[in-house]
Amino acid sequence: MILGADMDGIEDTKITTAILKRFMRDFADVTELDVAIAGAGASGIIAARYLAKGGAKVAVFERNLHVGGGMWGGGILFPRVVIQEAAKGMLEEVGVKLEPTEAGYYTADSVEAVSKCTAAAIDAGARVMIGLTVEDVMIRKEDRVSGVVVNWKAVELAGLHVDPVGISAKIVIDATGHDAAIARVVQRKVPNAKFPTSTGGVVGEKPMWAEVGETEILNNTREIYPGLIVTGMAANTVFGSPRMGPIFGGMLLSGRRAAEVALEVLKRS
Ligand code: 48F
Repeated sequence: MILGADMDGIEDTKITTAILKRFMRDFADVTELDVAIAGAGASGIIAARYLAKGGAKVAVFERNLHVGGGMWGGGILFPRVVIQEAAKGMLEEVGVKLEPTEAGYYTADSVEAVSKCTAAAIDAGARVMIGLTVEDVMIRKEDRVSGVVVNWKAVELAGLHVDPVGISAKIVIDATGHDAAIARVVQRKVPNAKFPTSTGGVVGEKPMWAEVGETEILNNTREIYPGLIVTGMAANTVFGSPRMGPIFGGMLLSGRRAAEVALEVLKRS
């Protein structure tokens, strides 16, 4: 037997066609969604999983080529994260191995946690689109966020003048982390938009204080403008709560809460 004989018939152009056909079909399939999530960090990925499990058509748009946001790198590039008892079950459910600490927390390998949470979200039916930045939202006459506007991150990096495209969604979740990029777009472009915060706008995150940040994040995970829900660190930035560093229980719980809030809104609409 000649080594490599089973590789006969492989043609470069057929590989090209296969990629083009498959990706164009998959991209076309996410142009009309129940929920569009901006950002595939811990909170966005968890929200996607619970939304898909709840029967929603959901896609996550992540500007990087990798998912995981700040969870991927753990604390100061030591790829291990800490989670507390309340969120333990959410990682165990997807097969992440946890180690208890003397202080009563648990540690997880961040690469394992991100990979398994992402795989579970995809298995539940969520679509994860990478390399796409959410740069704008769509707002229609009823003063409601009704979709996202996306462009390739590569276009942004190259500084090219290329117009983005629109994706319709009944609900948009801002899971962009510290920037709260989507809430800020709404604040900038809709002068009369009033968020349920102390200032009526994005308050801005406070210095690191894990205990308070982790406590306040669930209450901050809300619909702040019709059709726009904030989760994860974006929720704390919007409401002016502290950041919390490499403890991730709050992010996971916030992602699940965002999915619950979104499913409630979908049920009412
Ligand atoms: O930053 P990130 O991990 O947000 P998170 O889910 O978790 C916060 C923690 O990482 C950490 C912490 C833990 O206590 O405080 O900071 O709230 O993930 C946000 C993701 O959104 C992407 C970004 O690349 C990252 O993967 N992202 C940000 N802006 C955009 C975006 C955008 N405009 N469009 C698409 N993706």
